[in-house]
Amino acid sequence: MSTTGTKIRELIVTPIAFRDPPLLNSNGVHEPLALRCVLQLRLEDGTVGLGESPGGAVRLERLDAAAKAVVGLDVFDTTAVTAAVDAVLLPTVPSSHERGWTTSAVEVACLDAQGKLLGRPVSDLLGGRVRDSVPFAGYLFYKWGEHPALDGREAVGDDWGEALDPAGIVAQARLMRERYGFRSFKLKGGVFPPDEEIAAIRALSEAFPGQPLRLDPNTAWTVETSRYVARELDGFLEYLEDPTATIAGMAEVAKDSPLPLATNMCVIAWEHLRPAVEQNAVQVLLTDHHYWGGLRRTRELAAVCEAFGIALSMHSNSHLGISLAAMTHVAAAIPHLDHSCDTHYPWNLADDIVRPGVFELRDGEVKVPTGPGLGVELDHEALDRLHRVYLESGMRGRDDTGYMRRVEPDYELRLPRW
Ligand code: GKR
Ligand code: MG
Repeated sequence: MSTTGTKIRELIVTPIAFRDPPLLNSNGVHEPLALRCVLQLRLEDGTVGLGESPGGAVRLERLDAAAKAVVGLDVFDTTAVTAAVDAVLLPTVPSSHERGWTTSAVEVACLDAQGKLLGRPVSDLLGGRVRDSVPFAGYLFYKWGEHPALDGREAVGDDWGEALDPAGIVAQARLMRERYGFRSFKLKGGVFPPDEEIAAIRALSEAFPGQPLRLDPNTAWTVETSRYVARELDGFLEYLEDPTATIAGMAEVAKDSPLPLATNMCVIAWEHLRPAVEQNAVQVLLTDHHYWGGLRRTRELAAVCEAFGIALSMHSNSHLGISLAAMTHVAAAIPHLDHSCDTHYPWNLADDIVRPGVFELRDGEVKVPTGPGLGVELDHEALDRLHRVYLESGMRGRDDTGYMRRVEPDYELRLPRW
C-alpha cells in the first residue's frame, strides 16, 4: 500500500462532559458530570480513526500537544507515532504512566484508521480474536438516590435508585442482571466500615450462588484490616482488589492472604512489574489500555503476566463507546484473560457518542465488532451536544472529594480510613 494517503493530516481532540450518577468510592462521590476527550485522527485520504481518553484540562493539554506532534507521520508506523508523542511530553511529564494516557489514546485512533483502510477489525490487527464475545462484570457501587440540589441546580435522579446497605447492593445487582445479564459482579468498596462491605459481599453470594465476586476498596484499608477482610471473605471472592496501598503493602497482605490480590493502582507502569513480581505483591493484574501504552502494549503486558503466572482482568473508569470498543477488541485478542472485564458503561451509556446498534451488553457480554477498525461510528450530533455541555459546565477536572465536601462539609479524605 502506498503511504501517500496514509499520512496523518490532523488530530482533532474534542473535550466532552456526560452524565454520571452519584457513585461513592473511597475518595468521595462521582460528580454529576464526567469528562472524556474524543479523538478524530484524519488521514490525508480522508479516513478517520477514533480514540477516547479520560478528560480534564491537563489531559486535554497533553492531547493537544500530541496532535501537533503526529501530523505528517504514517498511521501504520505506530512506533514512530508513539515515540513522537512521548518525546513531546517527556520534558514536562516525567511519569511514564502519565504519558501512557496520551500515547494510548493516539495509538487506538491509529489502529482504528488502519483497520478502516484494510477493511479489517482491530482485533485482527492484534493477532486475531480468540473469542467472539467478551465477558464483563456488573460493576456495583454504593450510591445516593440522586445528585442533591446544589448551586442553584435541581436534584438529579436516575433509574438505579439508592444503594447504601447490603440489601441495596443486592437490588442493584439484580437490576444489572436484569438489564444486561451479568454473570459476575464487582463491588466498589472503601465507602463503609469493612464489616458492612463484608456483609454486602455475603449477601451477594447468597443472592447469586456460584457467581464470581470481587471487592475493591481502592486502598481504604491498612495492611491489618486487609488481612482481616481477606480471611473473612475467603471462599466468597475470586479476588480482593487494591485493599491497601503500595507494592510493599500489598506484598505484606499477600503473605498470608487466602485470596488472590489484584491491582489497578500499585502496578500501573512497566517499571512496577519487576518489584511486584519479586515481592509477589499481586496475583491478578487489571490491565487498562488507556495507560499501558495502547492495545498492542496491552497484549505484550498479557504475555509478561503469563510468563510470571499473574492472572489478567481489566480495569475501567467512567467511559463511553469508543473506549468500550477498544477494550472489547483487545480483550478478544488476549488468549489468557482469566476474569471478566470491568466496565462503567451501564452507568454512562445513555450519553454515548457512538451510533447505537453496534454494541449490546447482553448476557453480560459484548460481541466483538467485526466491521472495519473499532467497528463503531461517531454520532456527531451527540459529540457536539456533549462538547457544549463541557463548555457550559466550567468543569475541568475530576474531584470526587471536593464534590463530597460540598454536600457533606465534614467529609475528610483519609487513606487508609480503616
Ligand atoms: O469510578 O469510582 C470509580 C472507580 O473507583 C474508578 O475511579 C477506579 O479507577 O474503577 C476503578 C478501580 O477499579 O479502581
Ligand atoms: Mg480497582
